Amino acid sequence: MVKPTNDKIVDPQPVEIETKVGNGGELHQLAGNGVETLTTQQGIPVADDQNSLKTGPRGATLLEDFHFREKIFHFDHERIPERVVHARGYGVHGTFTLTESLEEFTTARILSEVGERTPMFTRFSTVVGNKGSADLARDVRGFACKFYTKQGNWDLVGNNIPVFFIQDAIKFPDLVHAAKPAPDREFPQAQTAHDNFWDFISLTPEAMHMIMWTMSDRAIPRSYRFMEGFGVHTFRLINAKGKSTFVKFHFKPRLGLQSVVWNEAVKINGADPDFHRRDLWDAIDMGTPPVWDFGVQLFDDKFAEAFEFDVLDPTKIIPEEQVPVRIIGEFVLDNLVDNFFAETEQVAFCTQNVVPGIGFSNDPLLQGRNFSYLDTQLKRLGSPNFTHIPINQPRGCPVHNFQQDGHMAMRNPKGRANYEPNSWGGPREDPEAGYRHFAEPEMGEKVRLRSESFADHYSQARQFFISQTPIEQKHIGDALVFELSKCVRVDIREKIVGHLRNIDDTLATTVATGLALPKLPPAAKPAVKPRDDLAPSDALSIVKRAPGSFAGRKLGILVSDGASAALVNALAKAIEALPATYEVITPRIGGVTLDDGTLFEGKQKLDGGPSVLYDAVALVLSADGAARLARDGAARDFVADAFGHLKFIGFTEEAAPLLAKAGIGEADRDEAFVSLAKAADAKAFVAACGALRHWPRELAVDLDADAQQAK
Ligand code: HDE
Repeated sequence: MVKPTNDKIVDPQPVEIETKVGNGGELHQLAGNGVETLTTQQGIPVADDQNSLKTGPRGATLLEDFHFREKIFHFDHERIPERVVHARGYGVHGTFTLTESLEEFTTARILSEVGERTPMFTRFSTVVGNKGSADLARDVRGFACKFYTKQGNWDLVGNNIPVFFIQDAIKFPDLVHAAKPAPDREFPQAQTAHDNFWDFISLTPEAMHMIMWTMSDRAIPRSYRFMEGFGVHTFRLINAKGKSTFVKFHFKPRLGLQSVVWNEAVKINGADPDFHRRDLWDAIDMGTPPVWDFGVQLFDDKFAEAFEFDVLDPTKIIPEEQVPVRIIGEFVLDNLVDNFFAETEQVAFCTQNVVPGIGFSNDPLLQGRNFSYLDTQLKRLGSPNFTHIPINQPRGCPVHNFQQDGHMAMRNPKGRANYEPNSWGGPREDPEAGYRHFAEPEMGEKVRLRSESFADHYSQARQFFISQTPIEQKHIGDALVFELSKCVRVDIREKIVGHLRNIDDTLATTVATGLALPKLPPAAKPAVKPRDDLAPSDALSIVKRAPGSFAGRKLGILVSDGASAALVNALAKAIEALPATYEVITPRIGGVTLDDGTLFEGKQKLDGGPSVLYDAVALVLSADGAARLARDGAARDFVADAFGHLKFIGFTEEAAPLLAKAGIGEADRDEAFVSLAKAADAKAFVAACGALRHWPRELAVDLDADAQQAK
């Protein structure tokens, strides 16, 4: 019998523990026999960690109790300020390996020495929610990477969306204030579906391209493992001759892209608010770590001048069809942290951390970020010595300088000299190997101006929209209607539709109809006439590039007493072969007795394992089991949600009464229903699941689809 996969239990080493009854009557462990002695921070052994020092058993607590005071003092200071954005995140370690040299373009060793393996740390995050918010918020995902290169730390602090809301860093506090909970009521949390956000957007047309992305399925990813990553800005590579080439960085997941549907996202947040971090933990813990291809788009000044838009404008992409993404390496994220606080919470990414051979462009957002990240680390970590914390220390090279002292200094210089130059010895600058900034000629008046080349806010938004499949376009329309429906002010809804009219009139009409606006609002006045001649780019669609495989995904197998052992085993085998994972859901956590008499353990009790946690489901039920489950609300939801969320459903004929009670008659069983009559059917079912979702079903089950088809 195959066991559910992620059920590894490490046997605790048996330790003989002496016990004594404390004053309060409780039992507690004492040191000895291999158990370490508990100490204070000063190393003083602790005799009693259960009771504070008092004047008699019922007396007042004494200030003299240094152990108690130290313990509470430390506890009181356990928290550091959460990140002002990207507070909710999850970090893991990995390794980057270069497969193609860019020596012609850069002196960066990480990008020029083929086979070079560079340790890295990646932190994924949502942007808007606080540290305790749920993973499936509709939001951009942070994809921040710290590469510990032999020439120092390189931080590429990217997102899973290649453009941004604003063009100038001076607007960032306004954007974030508008998106975060309103200052008077402190809600809504981790959402953009509210007046303040859309008010700001309606007055900031440069955001419209990004809005197309955040209203698309990209903003509700199935898992961090199925996301692309982008450096967003145009950076520079600088070669040994000092020549610069522009570059945009891309990460492409080997498992392909995948997202959830909105109703599913809402339910996942309730069922498992840690869905994304748990997914990443499980994948690495089970030995199937995610891998990304690392790519670059390289282009020169000539291309930059000829390109339709300004390459310094972070609200624009360069379509892959125009400048292909050249894959030059890969990274695997295969190592979990030992301690969340020490690593994930204290990691300090700074966009200004670049290594020789990599430089900045004049993108005004990037220039602003180069100030912000250093500044924010001082606030969060409390000392300019945040680089002494192990997760932030360079690992591939030594650190030598005369910066000294400050709070919590861990790396303290020895010797007499703490200035440079000096005649005592110590580190010296190196004009050859040292970092040299690209000698970009700069001239001009000091002005507060936005370049006219940044003025087109709609053309690429349109290009994104027309690059999507019809179902993805529908989702963008649905998301806009949902979000704007949460805005109380009708004028804000209307203004947004006015912007959409400059992007795509069908989309504008869909949203106006969805919001029941009495008439289509006038188009917003664009700064420059939007273009409608940009060709669609398939690279922008998730569905067009579907992986066609269930590898890396998770099957939920609902099993009842008396179900076929052969079938359960065959499903497990087919899934493991991909490799993918499965979880068995049973009515009771203790498991079920299968038809061959074996007791089969469940991973989830039915009401703790709703189908939203799985990519596809199999109902392996006996007639009696199905009849009993048909009475159960959680079982009916399990099936109805899997159906509503367009999942592949494998089922034994005996499961029919449960399907019927969930509102799924025989006529509703489309191609994504796969009969599991015998063990041999398992393989075909798992192969069918490779389509991931049965999109045509959405048109049959969704009211919004009716509205759109009626048009
Ligand atoms: Fe950030 N951003 N950002 N950002 N950002 C932060 O730095 C900021 C922007 C991004 O996992 C903060 O350490 C400004 C774009 C990620 O620790 C802060 C501007 C992109 C993370 C900050 C931007 C990002 C942050 C908060 C406009 C995609 C999480 C905590 C000029 C390319 C990093 C911190 C992690 C975090 C400032 C815009 C990505 C306040 C001023 C564009 C992935 O410094």
